[in-house]
Amino acid sequence: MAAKDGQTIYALASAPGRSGVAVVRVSGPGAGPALTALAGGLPKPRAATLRTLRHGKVDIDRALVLWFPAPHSFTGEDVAEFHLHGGRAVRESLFAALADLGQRPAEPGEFSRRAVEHGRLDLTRAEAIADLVDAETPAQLRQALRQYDGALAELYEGWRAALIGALGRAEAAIDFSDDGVGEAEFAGARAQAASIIDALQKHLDDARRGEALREGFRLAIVGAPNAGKSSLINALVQREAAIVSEVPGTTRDVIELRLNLGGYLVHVADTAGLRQTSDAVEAEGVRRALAQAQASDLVLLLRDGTAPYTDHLGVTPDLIVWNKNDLPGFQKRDGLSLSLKSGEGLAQLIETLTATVSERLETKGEAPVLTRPRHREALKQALDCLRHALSAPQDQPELFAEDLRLALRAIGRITGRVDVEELLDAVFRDFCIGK
Ligand SMILES: Nc1nc2c(ncn2[C@@H]2O[C@H](COP(=O)(O)OP(=O)(O)O)[C@@H](O)[C@H]2O)c(=O)[nH]1
Ligand SMILES: [Mg+2]
Repeated sequence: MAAKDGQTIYALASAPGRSGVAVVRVSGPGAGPALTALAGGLPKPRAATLRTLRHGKVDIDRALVLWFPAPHSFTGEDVAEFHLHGGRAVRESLFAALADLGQRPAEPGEFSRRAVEHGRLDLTRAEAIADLVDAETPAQLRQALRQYDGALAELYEGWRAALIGALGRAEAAIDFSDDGVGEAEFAGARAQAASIIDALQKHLDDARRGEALREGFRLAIVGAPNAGKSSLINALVQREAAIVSEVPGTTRDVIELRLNLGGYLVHVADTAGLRQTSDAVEAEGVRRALAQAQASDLVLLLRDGTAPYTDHLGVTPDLIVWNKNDLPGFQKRDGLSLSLKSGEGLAQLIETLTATVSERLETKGEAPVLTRPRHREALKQALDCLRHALSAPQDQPELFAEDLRLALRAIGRITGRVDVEELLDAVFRDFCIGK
């Protein structure tokens, strides 16, 4: 089986640079001929075999080669793998040989793409591979593995199957519109759609748990100028990342840093101090600070406990922390207080933040969670279509059916199984004609 363009592609599958072993993967109709030419023949399928690699008169390496004939390979095409010594010259000579044999370098994601095209992977599993490679924390790894095992695909395919069932009943209602059977079928289809709406809604109302785990939880530190925001971010990341200064308005842009809190990836943002200002650059900083707060999962408002009340320009914080409790003018108030100068209270703040993040990101129960905005968009569309479907009048099941088809297509886009719908459409169209 070959990709649409019939070309054979190759790429380094391991990290670039020097290493003990480097893996080069080849996929397409030229994989077998390349093995034959370079390794002196095809090895036994799926068995690591030591061979001398040579192209014409040029020695390349003594390496392990593997042969995965289609369709039992990652891409579903003929695949060859070369486990080379991980040096630049070795790699480059193999690449030169493969190019000489008429192959081309793969584009980013092209192996996974071919796997999807050949039905070896659905889109959610392909995305899970990217997440597995990117996972930095154990929690991200767990979520990616779960998705790779098909948890999301099963959930979404399950909803699709239920929708196909409801659509079938709606079609029956259209076909038997003149008798009582039609009414009963339509009522049944509506009930099914309503229960899928509930399930979708529950899945969408997850406070971005899975997405925040995958992409990193976004924490914004906001507050008036000089409250100590830059001091706080430096204390959190334990280095001088942001400029700390007694000059108010020093931080102009949003500075984002990565932080590991209790095993969760957190992007913490230092922002410009919130105040009315006539300075154009500072005003832009304030605008960005407000936007950052909007887009964050948690907004920490840092306040100077020695300063009079100031307006925070409409920001609604999740957590208020009072700073500078080392100073005599500090007023004790409810909530956390600390001194970023002496470090007193910092440990407790970190503890509170860690607890909040893990509370927000922990997957509760067994149901798999949404992991990507792409899925969220498609599910929202499906939900809209289903809600609209329920508004179809009793005597117009065909309107209901049309919305269901749109919902099906939206969910199908998540796993990449849209073509099945087209088939289904055709099947049902024939039904109607036959009547
Ligand atoms: N005494 C005291 N000074 C602090 C404390 N935290 C920050 N500062 C000082 O307050 C000023 C403003 O701090 P900075 O972190 O730049 O505040 P930002 O404008 O909110 O980013 C600097 O001179 C800091 O050294 C604290 O807990 N106690
Ligand atoms: Mg600052």
